[in-house]
Amino acid sequence: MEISHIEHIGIAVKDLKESIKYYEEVLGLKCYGIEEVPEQKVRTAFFLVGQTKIELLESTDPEGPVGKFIEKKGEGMHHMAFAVKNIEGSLSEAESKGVQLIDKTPRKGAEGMTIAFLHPKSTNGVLTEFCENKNTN
Ligand code: CMX
Repeated sequence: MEISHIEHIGIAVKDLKESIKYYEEVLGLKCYGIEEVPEQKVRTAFFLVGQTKIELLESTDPEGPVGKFIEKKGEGMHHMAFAVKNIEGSLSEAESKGVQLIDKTPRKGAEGMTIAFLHPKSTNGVLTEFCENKNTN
């Protein structure tokens, strides 16, 4: 597979508005977009650091993935997303090398990206996402 960079780091937060304050007022970053992703049961806020984004994730449903994560572990780093060139091929390759896939087929994520997750049990405890921007390929 071909990974070009870390596309984003996802951080689970309890309160998007409050957390944005830290990133803007302390770190001096600018929130450039807020987006709800109903399929993932989250509201997201994005910041750009170089070519890598920070994605803050606030749950919109306690039964969603981020709601369950916060209930169990509290706020913190939720996932790491790699930008890949061929998401379908990258998933097949990972699976053929014994990685457990959460998504066998890619789906739509925030910012119009095509995304798929690998299970943290197969990736040293870090929930891992592959992202492909099919709009610019
Ligand atoms: N990072 C690391 N480990 C995690 C995790 C995370 N984000 N979320 C859950 N786990 C661990 C749990 O702690 C648990 O470990 P133990 O068995 O040692 O206790 C194990 O994974 C299974 O957890 P679970 O609670 O039984 O399973 P869940 O129903 O919570 O599902 C997961 C976990 C990762 C499969 C699910 O959250 C998922 O499908 N995630 C992908 C989608 C997603 O996270 N969407 C939100 C972001 C969307 C976006 O970026 O736009």
